Amino acid sequence: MRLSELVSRRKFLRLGLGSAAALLGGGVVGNSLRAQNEPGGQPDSTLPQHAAHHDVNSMLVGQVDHKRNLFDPMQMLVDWDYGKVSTLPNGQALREYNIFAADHEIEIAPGIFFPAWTFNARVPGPSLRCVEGDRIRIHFTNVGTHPHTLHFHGIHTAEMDGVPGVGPGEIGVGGTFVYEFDAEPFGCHLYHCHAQPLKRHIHKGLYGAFIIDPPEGRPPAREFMMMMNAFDTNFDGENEIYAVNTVGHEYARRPIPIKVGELVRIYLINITEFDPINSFHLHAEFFDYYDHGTTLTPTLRTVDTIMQVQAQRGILEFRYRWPGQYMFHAHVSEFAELGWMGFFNAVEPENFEAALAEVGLDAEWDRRGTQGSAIQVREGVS
Ligand SMILES: [Cu+2]
Repeated sequence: MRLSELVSRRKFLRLGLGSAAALLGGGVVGNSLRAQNEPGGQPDSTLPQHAAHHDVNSMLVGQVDHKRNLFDPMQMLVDWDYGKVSTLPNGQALREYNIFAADHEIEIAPGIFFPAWTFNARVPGPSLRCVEGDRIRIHFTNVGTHPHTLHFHGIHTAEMDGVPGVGPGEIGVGGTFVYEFDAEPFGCHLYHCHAQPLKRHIHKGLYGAFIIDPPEGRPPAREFMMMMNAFDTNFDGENEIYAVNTVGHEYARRPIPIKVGELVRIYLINITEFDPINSFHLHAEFFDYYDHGTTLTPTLRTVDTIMQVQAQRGILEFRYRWPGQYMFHAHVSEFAELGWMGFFNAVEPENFEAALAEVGLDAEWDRRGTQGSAIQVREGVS
């Protein structure tokens, strides 16, 4: 059993909690991880060698092996996890998710590797998405090498808060727990491990997006999840690589396709450890901002830069007027140079298919980006 197989949600469902623990006990997961980490993995040759003209600095040379990583930041923008949806006797929608914690080495810039702790073998973990008022049930299994928890930013009982010493507290190696609560309030939220020492468990990669749609939905838009994160590769308490969705400068190597004139909505979350403030600056346009995403009208209008402390988040909305390549980045120059910089590639609709192909994307990526609302996802569809 390789970790890549464990990652498959269906496979994980079949495994069940007990056998996942058995895998751990037998050392199978550890062995498969070592196999994954052996040299010789080839870069994904299906991805075009794009955007070499954005020769901003040396980190743009080469590319990351996304297959070996078991995730692709370009897909992470749009791969919402709606859970397994069913209906409770009281008529409430129930969404069940499976999350496991596992150690997994990841490539965070071409040739730079980081011994991450992950949820579902990816950093960030799955982007959980639901509708306000849904019942959320998360089957959590720890197949890692340290105790972990799931702490959600939301409204729930103390027992479900995922902090040490309260309720189940830290979930030990091989342990399981079911977190369950109602999804509220609607907004752009997150979850992360809250085991101690907290800054270690966060900077190792144990976090993910938690998006709750308002019951009435939001206007149609192209939606992206962006989590600002960073990595301390030499464990000196400072970050060496900064990014959105983990891989430094990935969106500079592969500019994100959007259409001229369409509404773009970004669920932006800052989880960066060690640095007190991160920021997002958009070039050549201005955006409206919804702090925490908990309102349907903007809390800030017509700005081009927003700053967030750790765990702060919000929703950005904007449209580009003209075709072209538009930069976005942290307006902390050091962060931008160390990986936190990308481009949108705004094109006329007739050129969109070509823009997708240029960075290895397809119509399915387009569909997931424009029809992401959890309201649309019904039982059997997810
Ligand atoms: Cu942890």
